Amino acid sequence: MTDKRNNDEKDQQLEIFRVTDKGKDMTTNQGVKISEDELSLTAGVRGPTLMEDFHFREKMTHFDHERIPERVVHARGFAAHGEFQLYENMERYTKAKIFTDTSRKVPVFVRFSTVNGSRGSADTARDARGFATKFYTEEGNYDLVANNIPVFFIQDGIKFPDVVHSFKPEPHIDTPQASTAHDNFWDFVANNPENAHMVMWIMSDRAIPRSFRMMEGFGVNTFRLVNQQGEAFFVKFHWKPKLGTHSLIWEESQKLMGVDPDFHRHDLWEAIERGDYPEYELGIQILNEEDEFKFDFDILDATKLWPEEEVPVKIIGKMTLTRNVDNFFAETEQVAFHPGNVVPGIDFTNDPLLQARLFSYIDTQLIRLGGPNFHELPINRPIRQFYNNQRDGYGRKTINVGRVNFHRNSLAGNTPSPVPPEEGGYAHYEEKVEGRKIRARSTSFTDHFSQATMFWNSMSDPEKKHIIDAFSFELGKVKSISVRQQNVDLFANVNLEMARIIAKNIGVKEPVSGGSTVTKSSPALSQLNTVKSARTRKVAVIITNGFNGPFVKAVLDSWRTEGLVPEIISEDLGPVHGTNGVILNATQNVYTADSVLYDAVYMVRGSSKDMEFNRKVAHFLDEAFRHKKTLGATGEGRQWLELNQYTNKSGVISSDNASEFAKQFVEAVRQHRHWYR
Ligand code: HDE
Repeated sequence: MTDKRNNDEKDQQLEIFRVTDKGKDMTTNQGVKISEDELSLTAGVRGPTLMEDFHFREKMTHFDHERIPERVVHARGFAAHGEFQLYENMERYTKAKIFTDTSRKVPVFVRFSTVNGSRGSADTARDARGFATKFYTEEGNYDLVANNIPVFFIQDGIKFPDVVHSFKPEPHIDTPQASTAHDNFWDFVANNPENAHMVMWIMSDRAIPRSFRMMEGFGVNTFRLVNQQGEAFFVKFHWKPKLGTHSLIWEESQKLMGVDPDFHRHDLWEAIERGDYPEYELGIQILNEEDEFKFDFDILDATKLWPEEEVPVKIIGKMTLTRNVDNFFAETEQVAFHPGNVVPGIDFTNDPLLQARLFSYIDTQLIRLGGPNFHELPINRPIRQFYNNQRDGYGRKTINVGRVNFHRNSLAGNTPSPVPPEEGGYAHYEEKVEGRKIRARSTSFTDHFSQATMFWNSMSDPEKKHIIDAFSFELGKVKSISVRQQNVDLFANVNLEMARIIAKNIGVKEPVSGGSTVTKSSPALSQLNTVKSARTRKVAVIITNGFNGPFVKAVLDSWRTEGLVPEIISEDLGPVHGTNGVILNATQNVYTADSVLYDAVYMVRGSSKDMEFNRKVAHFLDEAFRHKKTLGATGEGRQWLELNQYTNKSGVISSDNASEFAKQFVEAVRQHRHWYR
């Protein structure tokens, strides 16, 4: 267990609200000691319950009101505390202390989420992931409410209810849960071509991450940075995971939804408890104001990214997640993010999607958190005290002392008083705007396919195959032939060959026209070019009594120093005995473990008597092999590789030398998957 306390300013504030019930007398919410908690007050031992039983009424009433509405989107989430450390002073671009003061560690709270599914849905559904960070800065809260995909479905926020309605379960039957594989979504896609780029990402491996710890984050919208001199810059925000960006395979994702629907939250929780603190570097892409029109896309269009090769990502700091929450509801569920929570030096642009977001988040939180005082909830409170003339409302906790509750007063010397910008008061960037009131979009927003093709061009062969497979799965589930046809015709504009293969797979006419002349690619978009690391990867060690004790111990010790996480799987839970008195503790058996839960398998020894165990092991190895994972075997385990003809394939390791084997295995795990075997 890690030290649960960060002891930073935010943590000290949360400490005021923490309560430990253990070892305490039971009381009502009024603090009255309770003498009986299992029997209601009744008229006689077989009689009716009495109204005056205040304890029963209080307990039941509270229970009846325990639920709050789930988030309309991003309902299923998981969060952790941590800290942000700036590497370099960015005062050339912004006056925000969080980006200029390298001496302070800023407390953060990060919530990861899926978008589509309800609160109880499975973690590994094909979907974008939310990646929302609240920085508790000395100048107030700053929220970077990001996704793991750098673009979005739509250009104008007024269409958000439409796209969300289309991907949620169909309203007449309320299925499918947490899946876009249905007619409504694909009808929306076909008839709203602006989403072509985002849909390419959703069909790619990015939508089935291996871990929250192995995901990029993107602010998506274009924001502004403003420096002390009042100069402004356009900015896009990026999070880059130190472990690289890695994904599952679709079949694994599907199986995990049953084997461990909580796969991602378990992964994050366990990594933090082990002390393998997830790390992400913060990057910014900066554009000078005069470069606004330099690109072949509109920089305010959220369906476009700024290719990293054209606008480099400057790494400016690092976030480390160091502590799990104490209470899911109080923290993860009640946290309220808002892209409009900014501090001086960070500002907005006219990105029409961002403008709509600035309205929506507070609005939705008013109903979800029951009134205007959710900023007072412990997890949402800024670390600096707030002072203003806002008063009252449901759940008000602050006791404002004094009579004055209005601005321009003499009774309190006209305080609390506004602060001039030179002294830290927020002043909006004075962008010049003029124009007619009009419902129309600039023509610079009309190219919906070039970047979708660039994304396709940037993919490696296995990634391209996964995209085709995903389209074929999703559109294959669509019942309307017309909707299927419309989609292949639409995506023919991205890549004709891709659309033809999909058309064949889903039984509609191959498109004849379309195709793209775009040859551009962005290598940064392929996950084959990401950081590779074996650290924190989980290895299934399949082993039974009688194994070569010193050999296996040497292998496992060496892996642990490399940061691998081996888990012992045997016939029964408990001790497994090897030669030379080596004992390992099996925490899993073939009933509880499944190959999709691991990154790699080490086959040490099957069973001499339990044939069912061996059959399950064979299946375990077969799946791991098909899912392109690293397989290793030593001693008697090697015959399992030979039997199934796995030997001499890439990512299959066996050796009689323990340190050689351990080394080669780590190198193979580092590759994440062996796509070309
Ligand atoms: Fe959100 N979004 N969004 N969104 N969003 C919400 O706010 C909305 C968009 C994102 O862990 C809601 O408190 C509109 C892009 C995250 O609590 C809601 C539009 C990006 C989270 C809302 C967008 C996001 C939300 C639902 C288009 C990536 C979860 C509950 C104009 C940059 C935060 C809530 C958490 C949540 C509105 C588009 C990220 C309804 C109107 C683009 C990570 O207010």
